[in-house]
Amino acid sequence: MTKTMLKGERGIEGVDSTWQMLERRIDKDGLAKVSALKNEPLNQFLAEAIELCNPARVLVCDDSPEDAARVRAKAIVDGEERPLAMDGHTIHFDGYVNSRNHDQARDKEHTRYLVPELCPDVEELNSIERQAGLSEIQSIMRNIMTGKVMLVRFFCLGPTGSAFSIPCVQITDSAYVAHSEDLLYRPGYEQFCRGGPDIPFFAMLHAAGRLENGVSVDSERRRIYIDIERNLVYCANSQYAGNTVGLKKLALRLAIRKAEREGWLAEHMFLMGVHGPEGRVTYFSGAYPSACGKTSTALLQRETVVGDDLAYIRAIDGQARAVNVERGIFGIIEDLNQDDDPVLFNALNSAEETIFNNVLICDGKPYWNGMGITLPKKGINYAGHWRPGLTDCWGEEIAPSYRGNARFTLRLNRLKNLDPLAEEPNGVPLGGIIFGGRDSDTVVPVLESFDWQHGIITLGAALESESTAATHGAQGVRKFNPMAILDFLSIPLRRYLQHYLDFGKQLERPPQIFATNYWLTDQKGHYLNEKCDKAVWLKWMELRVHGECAAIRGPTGFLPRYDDLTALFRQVLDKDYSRQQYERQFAIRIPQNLSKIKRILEHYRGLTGIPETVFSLLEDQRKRLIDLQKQKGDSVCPLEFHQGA
Ligand code: SPV
Ligand code: MN
Repeated sequence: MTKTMLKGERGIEGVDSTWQMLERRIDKDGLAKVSALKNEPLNQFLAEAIELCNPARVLVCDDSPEDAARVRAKAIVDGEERPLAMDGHTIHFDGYVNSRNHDQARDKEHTRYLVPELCPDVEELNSIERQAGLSEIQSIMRNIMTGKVMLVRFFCLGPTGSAFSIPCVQITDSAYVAHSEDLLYRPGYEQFCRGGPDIPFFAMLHAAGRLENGVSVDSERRRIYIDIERNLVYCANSQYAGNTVGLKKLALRLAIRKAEREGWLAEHMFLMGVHGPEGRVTYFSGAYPSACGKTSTALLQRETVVGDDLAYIRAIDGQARAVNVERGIFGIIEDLNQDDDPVLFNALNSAEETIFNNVLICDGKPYWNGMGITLPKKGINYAGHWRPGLTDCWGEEIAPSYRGNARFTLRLNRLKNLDPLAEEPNGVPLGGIIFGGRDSDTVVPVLESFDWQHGIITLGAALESESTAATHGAQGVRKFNPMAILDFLSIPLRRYLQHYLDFGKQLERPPQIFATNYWLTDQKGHYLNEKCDKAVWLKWMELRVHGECAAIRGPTGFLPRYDDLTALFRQVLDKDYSRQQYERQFAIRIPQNLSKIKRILEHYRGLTGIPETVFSLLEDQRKRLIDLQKQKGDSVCPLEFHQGA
C-alpha cells in the first residue's frame, strides 16, 4: 500500500489517535507485534478495519508455529472445519442452498473494481464508482465481526527476501481462510519487519459474515470489492477460497496492475521443471483455464513441480525468470485417482495437514467423484445428509462431491516431486511458456509458435476453452479466455497484450511459446489421446527449447515429426505410437482453424485500441491456412508439408 493512502487523511494528531485506538482494541502481545513493524499505513488499515467490523477481540499473528496452531484449532472450534479420521485432515464445507444459490465458486458478478468516476482504464472491467462502492461495502461490513475474533496475518507473495516478494496483510474473521493461507502462502511477518516503515504491501479485509453450522449464509450480501487506488480488497459473506483467500485471485488482480507499472508479468500459470537428457531440467510455465489439466500437468510424475496456479515472471539480466507466488495447492479433486495422479493421490492419503473442500464424508473419510473406487451410499456433504439420487429443488442431481469444483488444500512440500529450486529467491529460468485450452476439434495436441510475438498472439491471446459446466455429455460452450486470465484482468486487454509484447523486448532469448490440447476428439467425440500422453508432449517441448529435435513448419506453427514422437512414446510411456494416431492427432483441421481465427478477430475488433500486431499476425495465419487449403484440402497431415525447421 502506498503512502498516498494517508495523504490529507490524517495529520500527526491522526497518527496518535490511530495508535490510541489500536491500544484500546488489541491486547499487549498483539500490540507488540504491530508496534515492531513501525508501519503507519498498516496501523491505519488495522484501525479502520477494527472500527468498521467491530470485533470482540483482535488476534495478531506472526510467523510462529504457535500462532498457526491457534488458527488451526480455532477453525475446528468455530465449526468452519471438522476433523477427519486421518491425523491432520479436516473437511470444510462452503455454502449451498441449491444448484443456483451457493458459495461454491468465484462470484464474478459481485467481484468489482472500485474506480473513480470516468476512470478510462477500466471500461472493460466489472467496476463500480469508488465512493458508491465504498459506501455499499462499508454498510455491509459495519459491525460484521461483532462478538467474533479478528485475525491479522502476514504473508508474502513469492519467496521472501527476493525481487519478486510482495508482502500482504490479511484480516479475516474466518479461521478456515487464515488456515488455508497458512498452507498456501509463505509467512510474511518477518518480511514486513525487514522491510521497514515504508514497505509497500497489499491489504485484504475479509469477513465470512453470519455462519450457520460453520457456513456463511448471507450470500445475497456477498461482495468482493477491489480498491485499486489503495491496493486493498474487501470481501464479505463468503468462504469459498477463490473469493476469500485474498492472496490468491484478489492479489493477482492487484499484481497485474503493479506488474504493468514495473515491467514484469503476473500470470495465472503453473511452473514446473521438465527433465531432459543427462539430468538437464528445463522450466516451463503454463496458462490453462480452470479444469483443463493444469494441476495434473504441473504434478506429472517424473517431472518436478514449482507451483500449480500463479507465477510472477521478471526479466533479470535479459533472462525470463519465474517464481511460484504460492507454496501450496488449492486443487480440483474431481477425477483425481491413483492411476492418473499417483503423486497427489498418495499425498491425499497420507496423515498430514490437508483441508478437503466440499467432498463427501463417510465414517470420517473423504470421498469424491471419479476417485476410482465405489463410493459409499450415504454420508455428509455440502448439501447435508447425502444419498445417491438426491436432487435439489431444480431437479439437478446433488453429486457426492461438488461437481467440478470440490477441492483440497495442501502444502507443496508434501509432494515427493517438489522441485529443488522451488524456493529460489531469483526464480527459475524459463525455457518455455505453454497455453492450454479444452478444445474438442481445432488445436493439435502440441504445437510451437514461430517466435515470441506469434506465440503470444496466436496461442496466448487466442486461447479458448470449452466449458465443463455444461450438461453432462453435451458439447461444451467455447469461451474466449486469453492467457487463461480473463477472469482476473484488472487492466484492459489491449494494455495487457501490449505489455506482454513489450516484455519480450527485455529478453535476450525469450522463452519458446507452445500450445497443448489434451481434449481433441474424433468425429464421434472420442478422445484422440490418453491422459498420460501429455508426458510425451512435455518431453518434446523440452527438446525443442534446446534445439535438439527438428520440427515441421505448418501454417499455425511448428509441429512434431512422427519419428520423434514414436521414439518419445516408447521412451517415456513404453507405448507404440502408430502413424494413424499421428495423422489423426496432428492433421491441421483447416475449416476449424479458420473459424477460430474468425471468432478471435471478432472479439478483438469489438474492443478498442488493440495492438495492430494482433490483427496482422492472425490475418497472416488465416492466409497461410487458406493457401494450404487450396493446395491440399480441409484436413492436412504434417507428413504432407515440405518445410522443416
Ligand atoms: C481457478 O479457478 O483458476 C482456481 C481456483 O485456481 S480459484 O481459487 O477459485 O480461483
Ligand atoms: Mn487458478
